[in-house]
Amino acid sequence: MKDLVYRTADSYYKAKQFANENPEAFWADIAGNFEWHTPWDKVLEFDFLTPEVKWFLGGKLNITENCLDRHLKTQPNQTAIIFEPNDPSEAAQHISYSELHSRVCRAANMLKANGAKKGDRICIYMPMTPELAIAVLACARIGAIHSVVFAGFSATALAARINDAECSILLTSDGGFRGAKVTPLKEIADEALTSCPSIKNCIVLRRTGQDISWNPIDLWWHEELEKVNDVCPAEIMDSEDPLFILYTSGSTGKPKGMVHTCGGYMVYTAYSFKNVFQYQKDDVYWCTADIGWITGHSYIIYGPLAVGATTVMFEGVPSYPDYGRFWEVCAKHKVNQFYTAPTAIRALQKHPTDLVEQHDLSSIKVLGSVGEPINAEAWHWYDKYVGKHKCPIVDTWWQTETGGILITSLAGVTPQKPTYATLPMPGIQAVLLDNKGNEIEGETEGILAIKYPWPSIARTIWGDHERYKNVYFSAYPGYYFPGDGALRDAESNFRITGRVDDVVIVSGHNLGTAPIENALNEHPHVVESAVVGFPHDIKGNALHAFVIPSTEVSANKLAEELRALVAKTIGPIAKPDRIQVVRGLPKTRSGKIMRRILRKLASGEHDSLGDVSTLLNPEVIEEIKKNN
Ligand code: 7RM
Repeated sequence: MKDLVYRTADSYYKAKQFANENPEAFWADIAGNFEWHTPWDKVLEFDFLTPEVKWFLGGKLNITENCLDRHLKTQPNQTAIIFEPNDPSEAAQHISYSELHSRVCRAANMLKANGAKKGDRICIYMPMTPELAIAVLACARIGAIHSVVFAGFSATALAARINDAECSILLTSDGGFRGAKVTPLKEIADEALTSCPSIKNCIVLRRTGQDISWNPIDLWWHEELEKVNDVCPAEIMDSEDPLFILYTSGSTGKPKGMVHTCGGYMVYTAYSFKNVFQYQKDDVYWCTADIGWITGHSYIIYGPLAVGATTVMFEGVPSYPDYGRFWEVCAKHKVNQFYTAPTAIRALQKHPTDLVEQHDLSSIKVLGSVGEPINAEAWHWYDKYVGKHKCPIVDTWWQTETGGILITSLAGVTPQKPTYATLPMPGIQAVLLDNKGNEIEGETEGILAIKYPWPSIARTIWGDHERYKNVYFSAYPGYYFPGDGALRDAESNFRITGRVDDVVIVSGHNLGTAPIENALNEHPHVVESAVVGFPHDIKGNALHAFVIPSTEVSANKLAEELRALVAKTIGPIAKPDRIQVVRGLPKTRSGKIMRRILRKLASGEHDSLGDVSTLLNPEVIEEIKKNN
């Protein structure tokens, strides 16, 4: 497949059929678009029961040669990264492919000079500056495994991640700018490092210039760079060597260190990036995620750079200096593809529309959504005010574990449908299962599962392959189980309905909480809801519903109406025992409800919530505690 991309529906459907019939030939063809030191001798080896997945076996490569060196031959002066600082009065930076190459090589030499070598784990706890992307690529250059920890995480969360992977170096900065706030990253890192014996060096980028304390293991980034040059041959990696670890929260408190490997991850992120966003040469693409999340890894850094794109890195937040900032940046850099999360859209939607309308958004061709199901209201607002009804919206379903987008439309190439992620990418075999694990056909609702591997599937959980097996491959043997439910329409479009791992057994009945939440959300005065189980003397478990009302309501009257609604839509067995009206639900920063915390709150375990500092809105916890 030349140029990686389908530009027509016809070529897309043909590719899909070919991929289903000849998956190995399909992926080998795509992998042929990259630079390999040694070609692979086997495309795929897998067993979903063990589980084991290996792609492009025997292939040798370095992902940074594909993201950097090869573009030097064709477009050295093309902008690789546009850095837009938090403060609009600070100048944006345009970093060309040749400059990025040189800075990555120099940073790689800095790491080597400080003892880093292939296979070592390096923790990166940095704000959204170009040096963060450079740090990631510098690790990849020398074959060190990066573990980026989101710069909003606490010392406890950081220490747990450093210790789990036994990182030897920490890369951080004095502080980070985020809206009107300055985060004391070095101070948080210092606190974390009091309990991280594996860290030998801490290299500190100067970003804010604030006062920081200094320890014997600390080194200044800029001083270390001066000691080295920018010539750094890429470490030759095996396809299956780990590229990075990225932690994602699990249903128990301990985060899971998902391990991604070099060959398959490169192939899939580049392929999906180009197809989903229909990126064309000289386009300016902006994904607003933080590099601390998988979206930032795959679709700010690796996917875009692998295809020679221009990718925007934004240090700030959507609300600073005002709620028009996203649109100001789109206009300023003439952004062509814009990719954000429903939670951001919903926040922006609450503000006057002239904050959007006063900016020239005519450059935008494609809009994207990721992180959670996009509700109809947000979808239509995005379509109308940002896309002016002219831009396709790609609703991209995927996970940290999948490495890249699996279900989505291709912008302008395949049909879109509001609130539907639509179709699996060519090469992705998605199915729906019933509770017993049988595949179900046609227009129906069920458990989403993938029945054939794709190149960027996570290979294991760092240090805990058993947990990897239990979480993703045990409930439905022979399938990858992502933990989401979905419904499928007559045209085979998927609509992701929410997590299905939240099943509560009430009086012996297995009840999924997602359908109950959907029923509650049907009520005209309910904005959002979350349902969890709590121990009950007679029923074993009972249901506790947390609901956010849209207006001042009588809690008793609302509860009564909601019980009736659930009884009618699902059945009396699903009626929540308790309905608690709340002002907010505890959420991750990508907008996902933290049910683990709600379960504890509902069970009265107020003192064992674990680390809540990673939440977007820890303040809602106190309110919930007070009233339950
Ligand atoms: C990329 C990312 C993964 C979970 C996933 C879903 C939910 C993500 C969508 C979505 C409906 C979408 N990785 N999710 N995208 N649900 N529609 N387009 O978010 O590991 O942080 O989360 O997010 O539940 O399993 S993640």
